This record gives sequence, C-alpha cells and structure tokens, in this order.
Amino acid sequence: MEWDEGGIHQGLIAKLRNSNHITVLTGAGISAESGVPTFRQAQSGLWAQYDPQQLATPQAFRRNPRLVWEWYSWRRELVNKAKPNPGHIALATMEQQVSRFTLITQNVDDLHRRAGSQNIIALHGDILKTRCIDCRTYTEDALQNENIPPRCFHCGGLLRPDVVWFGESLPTEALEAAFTAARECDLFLSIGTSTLVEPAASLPFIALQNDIPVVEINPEETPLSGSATYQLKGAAGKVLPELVRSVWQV
Ligand code: BJW
Ligand code: ZN
Repeated sequence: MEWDEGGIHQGLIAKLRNSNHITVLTGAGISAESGVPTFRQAQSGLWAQYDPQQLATPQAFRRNPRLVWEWYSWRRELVNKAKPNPGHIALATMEQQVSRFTLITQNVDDLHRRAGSQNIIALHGDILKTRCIDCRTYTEDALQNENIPPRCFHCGGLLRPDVVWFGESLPTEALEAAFTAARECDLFLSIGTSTLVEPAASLPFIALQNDIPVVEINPEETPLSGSATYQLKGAAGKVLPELVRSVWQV
C-alpha cells in the first residue's frame, strides 16, 4: 500500500486510531532533516575515503584511535548544533495519544529526547557520552581533555564514544525490550532506516511474523519495502506530521 498525495489510506488511519500499543523503530533518516548526516552520508567530504566498517569498529579504533575519535568529534558537533524536526516532534505527539508507545531508535543522537519522547529504547548507544576502554568509567566531560582521544581520569586508558560498533553486542536489556515490543504491539512503524544492520533490521520482520501490520516511512526502497503492509514513500518530517494530524487532529 503506497502513500499518495491525495492522503493517507483510511485503513491505516483506523488502525492507528484503534491501536493500544504502537512500536516505532527509527534510523538515521529521521534526523537527516535536522542536518545530522545519515550513517552513509557521514562518510562524505573529508571522510569519503573511509569505509564505514573502517570507522565504526573496535578494530578501527585500535588501529587508529585518533582518526576514529576525530570522525566522532565532527559528528558530535553536528548533533549538538541540530534541533529536533517535525518528524521527531510528531512522534512525541503520537506518544501522548496512545496508551502504550515504545520508541526504539538506532540513532546515537539525542533528538528524540529533546523532542519530548519519553519511552525510548536506544539500541546503538549515545554519541554524546564516552567510556574508558579499560575500566569502563563513563564520562560526559571528556571534551575538556587535551589528548586526542582523551584519556580516562581514573586509569589513563583511552576514552571511546559510548556507541555500539560493528561486531559488538547491543545492550542486552534494551535488545530484549525491543524484541518484546515488536512482538506485542498492535502496529509497528519503521522510519528512516535502511533495514540493513542487524539485529535491528529483524524487528519489523518479527512484527510481521506475529501478524502485526508494519508501516514503512522512507523515500527509498529497503529490504522491508516489499513486505511492509503500508509503504509511505516520503520524508519523515513531512509524512509523520500529516499522519498524526489525520488520525488525532493534533
Ligand atoms: C530517510 C530520510 C528522510 C533518508 N526521511 N527516511 C546477521 C546477518 C549479517 C550480519 C550480521 C548479522 N548479525 C550481526 C551482523 C553483523 C552486523 C551487521 O548487521 N552487518 C550488516 C552491515 C550486514 N551487526 C553487528 O555487528 C551488530 N552486533 C551484533 O549483532 O553483535 C553480535 C554479532 C556480531 C558479529 C556477528 C554476528 C553477531 C552491531 C551493529 C551496530 C551498528 N552500529 C552503527 C554505528 C553506531 C555508532 C555510529 O553512529 O557511529 O549504527 S552502524 C550504523 O548503522 C549505525 C546505525 O544506527 C545503523 C543503521 O543505519 P540506519 O539508521 O539504517 O541509517 P542508514 O544511513 O543506513 O540509512 C538511512 C535511511 O534513511 C535510508 O534508507 C534513507 O533512504 C532514509 N532516509 N532521508 C525518512 N528525510
Ligand atoms: Zn579508565
């Protein structure tokens, strides 16, 4: 089922209105309209020569900690300058309208939180936090440190961004909560994600296996598109506010 300029499918409007539990999975696409590059776009400009697998892995950090740290510093600055867009805000509004709402995000920015979303499961960590690779002490003021990468105040170990790199495990509790929310909801929305990176990419398929309708919002095709119950082909910042207005008149 496709999004058409004439409006949103009546069946989807009714489904949203009658859902007691909505689960949403977001990816980098929802923050693109805030000026935060998507994961693939983040390999642009100065960084175009590097493969994502060479920057977002523990091996890359071991090989060249300075390079990886500088890539994250550039992205952290973009996140700090960014503001939530109408897509983030529409999801915070949606949360107010339904009795149960679970927002699972792969994003490492804090834009959902700043938009006012409450029940957030962050699968891939937080780019604004750092932790020591040796003693695992967390810190938020590593940036005052003179070294690149900065060193741990306790043990002198290297500090790294508190994100989940390729080959690393996702936080167990968050992952379990995400799988449960995908299995137990009445409607699942997959927004602005390429549906390529596992295990997050499996979540909409888990919903489908449990006969839960899945809505995809993305201007491009993804491996989910052919299976999604409703495909709303467009930018999240345009589609989501319209969806929320059509269903709840807010
Ligand atoms: C818009 C838009 C607009 C644009 N509106 N939309 C099973 C099979 C095969 C491989 C594996 C497997 N299980 C595990 C793996 C290995 C690996 C993996 O998935 N590899 C794949 C590449 C195949 N997974 C892992 O290693 C995970 N760990 C794990 O499973 O541990 C156990 C294990 C290890 C090894 C083997 C087996 C098991 C960890 C994954 C961690 C991902 N981390 C990153 C980096 C985080 C830190 C950082 O940001 O630097 O997370 S990678 C990167 O991808 C980032 C993102 O959160 C994630 C997803 O990307 P996303 O959000 O989909 O963004 P993009 O850029 O790809 O797409 C943007 C989309 O938006 C596009 O579709 C656009 O069209 C759309 N868009 N504008 C709406 N306005
Ligand atoms: Zn330490």
